[in-house]
Parts: sequence; C-alpha cells; structure tokens
Amino acid sequence: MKEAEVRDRHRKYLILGLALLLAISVVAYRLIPTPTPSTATNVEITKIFYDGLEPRTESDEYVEIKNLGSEPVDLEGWVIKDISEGYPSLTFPAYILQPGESIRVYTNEIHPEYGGFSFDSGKAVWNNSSPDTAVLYNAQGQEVSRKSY
Ligand SMILES: [Ca+2]
Ligand SMILES: [Ca+2]
Repeated sequence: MKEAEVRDRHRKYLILGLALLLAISVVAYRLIPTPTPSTATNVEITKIFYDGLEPRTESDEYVEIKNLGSEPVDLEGWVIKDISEGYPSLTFPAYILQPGESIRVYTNEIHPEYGGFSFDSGKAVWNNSSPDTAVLYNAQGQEVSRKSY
C-alpha cells in the first residue's frame, strides 16, 4: 500500500469516527429530559385585608393565598406568618389547593368557603397604621411568597 492510500484510509476512519461521535451526541441530547417549567407551582399571597370591620378584635381580617399555577398543590406543612412581629403563624394541615383556588386565613373567624383557616388570635394581627409583612413558606421552609400593604 502506498503512503498516500494509507493516509486516505486514516482520513476515512477519522471522518467515520467523528460522524459516529456526532450521532451518539444527538441521541444522548434527546435522551436528556427537558426540565419542566417552574410555573407549574405558583402559589402567592394575593391580598391582606388588614383593616377588619369588627371593632377592636378585627377578627374578620384575613390574608388570601391563591394557586396561580397549573398544578394542584398540597399545602401540608406550609406556613403562613406575620414576620413583622414573628407571630402569629399557621402551619397548614393536608389541603389540596386547586389551580385558580383561593383560601383565606382569618384572624379569628372560620369561613369554610375559603378553606376554614384561622390564626385563632384574640387580638388583631395586621397593623392598621404601620404595614406588616406576611410570608408563605413551603414544607421545606423555603419562602414561596411575601406581601406587605
Ligand atoms: Ca388590622
Ligand atoms: Ca402584626
């Protein structure tokens, strides 16, 4: 075999090898799952009704939480808290919040149509004169949403 022929054959092997590598890369790329968009879970504090109509106790104050995502979310172990004073806080029991559904955590009232959640606080929770801040944490303790007014 001439030297030129040997070189030509080596070149063919090289091209073949590169083509094979490219094919493997394409297959591997397709096998890697694309990450699901994080918009699937999107739960937010949408409202704080801080100036209750009930005199003194303001038991009808509430903080509203809405599932703005496209997937149901189990709120078990999630926490809603007034971080301005560090209290009160409510740890949710197992509750499936459906897409588009809103729940309310009242200061000291039970409204089953909004999930029936209450801080059971004998005093007003949300300050009328200087704004408080509510924070929602998931079951892993990560902040999910924050709202002031
Ligand atoms: Ca208030
Ligand atoms: Ca407060």
